Amino acid sequence: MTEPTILVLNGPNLNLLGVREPALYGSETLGDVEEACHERAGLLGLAVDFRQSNHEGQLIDWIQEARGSAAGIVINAGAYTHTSVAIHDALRSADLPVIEVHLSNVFKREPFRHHSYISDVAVGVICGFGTNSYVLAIEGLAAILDAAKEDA
Ligand code: CA2
Repeated sequence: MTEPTILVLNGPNLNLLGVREPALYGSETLGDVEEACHERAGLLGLAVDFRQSNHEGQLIDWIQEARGSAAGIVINAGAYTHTSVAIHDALRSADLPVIEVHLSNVFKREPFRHHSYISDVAVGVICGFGTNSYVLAIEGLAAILDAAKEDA
């Protein structure tokens, strides 16, 4: 039997992780984050499909495709978190458990980062733990999927 797949989506500029602004976002690259996600998901019996795009429409296409193929979504939508009604709508209609993640504690930052269009369509939000936010999100999603299996 193939393992359930978690779609891990990354929005604009996250390809620069570890390359620019290490004081703010740390020195690990997005490749390092991907490796950590695969490692933890593997231990939990899950597969990871890890993607990044700087384009809102591309992220929406991937969210639409996830319906029926993925077991859940972990998303760091980057700055689109604070602007995108379109990503909110796509996540709402995906009918999958969604965990919102952020590297930084957005509530310690500028007021425009305090509102998210994703939080109200997510099961939970993890922010402020650096690249470990993603690993924590995978653990949270694994627990949700396990509980759903027990209920079935
Ligand atoms: O803390 C997070 O994970 C954010 O989603 C990161 C976004 C920011 O707009 C959100 O408010 C919070 C920015 C992603 C940009 O990532 C960079 C990484 C390294 C260098 C430059 C940008």
